[in-house]
Amino acid sequence: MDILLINPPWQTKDGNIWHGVRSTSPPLGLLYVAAYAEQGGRSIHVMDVNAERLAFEDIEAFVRTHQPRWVGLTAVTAQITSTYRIAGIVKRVSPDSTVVVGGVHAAAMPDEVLSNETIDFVIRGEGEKPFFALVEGESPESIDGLSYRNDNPLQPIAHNAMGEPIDNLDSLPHPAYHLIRFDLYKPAVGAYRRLPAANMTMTRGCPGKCTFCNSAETALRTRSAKHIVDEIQLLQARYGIREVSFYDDTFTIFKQNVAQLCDLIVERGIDITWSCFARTDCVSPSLLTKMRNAGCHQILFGIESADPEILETIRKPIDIDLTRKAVRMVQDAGIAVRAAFMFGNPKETVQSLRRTIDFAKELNPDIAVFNITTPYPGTQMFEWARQNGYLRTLDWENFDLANSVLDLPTISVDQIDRMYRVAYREFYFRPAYLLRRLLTIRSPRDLVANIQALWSILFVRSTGPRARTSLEGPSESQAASRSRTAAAAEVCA
Ligand code: B12
Ligand code: SF4
Repeated sequence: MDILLINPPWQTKDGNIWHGVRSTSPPLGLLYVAAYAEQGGRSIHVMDVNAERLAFEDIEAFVRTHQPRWVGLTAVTAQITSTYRIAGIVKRVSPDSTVVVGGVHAAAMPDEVLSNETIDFVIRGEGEKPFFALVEGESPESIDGLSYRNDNPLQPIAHNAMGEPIDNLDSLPHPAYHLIRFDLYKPAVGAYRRLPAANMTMTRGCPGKCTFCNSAETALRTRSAKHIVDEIQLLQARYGIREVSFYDDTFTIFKQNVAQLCDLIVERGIDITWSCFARTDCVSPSLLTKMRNAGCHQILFGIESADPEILETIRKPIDIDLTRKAVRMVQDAGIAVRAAFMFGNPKETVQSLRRTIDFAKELNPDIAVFNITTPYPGTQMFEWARQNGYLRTLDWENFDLANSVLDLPTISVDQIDRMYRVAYREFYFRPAYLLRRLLTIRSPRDLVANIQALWSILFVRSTGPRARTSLEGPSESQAASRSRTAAAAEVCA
């Protein structure tokens, strides 16, 4: 076998609400990397451990039999522990395989990842070009974005400069969707209307500055509306796709482009339902009407907090009145709102959380998601927490948005935990809300999914980290790998 790309399982502690919801979506990053390498003549197999419900023994048997020349793994922080385990298995049963790790965690922590001897290379940032260069045999020193161990005792891990962001996204081949089985995937309950569903992105990067986010201040680029619509039609013709989840950080950031996309969907008579992520300061009534007419049924807003001082501190200072208006505007356009809130931000108090819960109920979105604030490596919040001694653990399995990994001076872990449970119960167990949910149920499958979701909510709890581990020093390349160009924040105005 030439190249095996693996999406490792996402491991979390008990209490993560998303365990009950059991959603999976195709590993888009790997599919982009695969498509680029295939275009260059390489042959690829993709293994998605969660979606295929594989055990570590299955991975071992597969790798032993096929002896892949290259193994690529993708990792967000919650996947890195299983990434290490799989890399260990690969080297044990197929010692000649070269193991490459990419994805946001590897980009933020290349020194940590390469301190694991079973991993040969880390690719930071967009992986298409560097991965292809590597498998084609270019020398590691010449490949942008590559980190690797070398013989220099003064600098045992080399970090090449970051590559330029890919400007013309239309020049990339469509993701290698033929390498996965769409029937294995299902977005989170309440996030989709029809199956089979695919996930896509129109843009890459975000000009926002939010301190908790790995996408902050990354170079913003977009594909053309035509390229997107062609991809939707390709997905429909080959795989019967009826739903698309747009996973752009802020889908509506280039309003003209989104308007064009909607016009094209309507002009070509495409029957597709879709959802996207946006900011409450990035929508307008005319755009929303177009989106609704083109099949958009849900928008996710990261609202985060009802406290202006906290919003200022986390550098997402959106006026809460504007958020009120945006939520109404979206619902008036006939699109559902999924609203996400963060519990345990810097300066958080029990009172600020109380206000956030009340605000969530007042906004009355169709779905509310409450997450525990998690300072991911590579973000400003991680640096702030590390420098102030607020990190309780570096056990990455706790970094799943359901665990308090921060020790804040203004609120205790127990208080956050209690308010987190209160939030879910107060929001979801309102009679008017339950009735509204019941009215959305259209099939026995919907009913089962809703029962599963409510069951998870009933037993939701956050699980504080069990042990304090030693805190390592910062990665030298972290700042460089974190953020590049800040595109103008006014794009959205
Ligand atoms: C859509 C999305 C989801 C979706 C779908 C995930 C999926 N199947 O891909 C859902 C909602 C399910 C989700 C869940 C979670 N997500 Co999420 N998600 C995103 C989002 C918005 C877009 C991801 C995406 O598709 N990007 C587009 C692709 C093309 O980019 P990419 O994956 O980064 O891949 C490129 C490079 O990284 C690199 N690359 C990636 N892998 C590899 C592998 C190799 C071998 C190579 C060479 C290169 C390479 O090349 C790719 C192409 O250029 C990102 C933010 C962002 N902009 O990336 C957050 C983000 C990745 N998610 C995040 C988090 C925290 C989570 C959760 C842990 C949240 C939770 N509920 O607990 C889970 C973890 C799920 C998991 N995979 O284990 C964080 C990760 C932070 C971190 N350090 O871990 C991010 C960065 C958002 C943030 N807060 O900043 N997520
Ligand atoms: S606007 Fe959204 S994607 Fe952009 S930096 Fe803020 S949280 Fe991240």
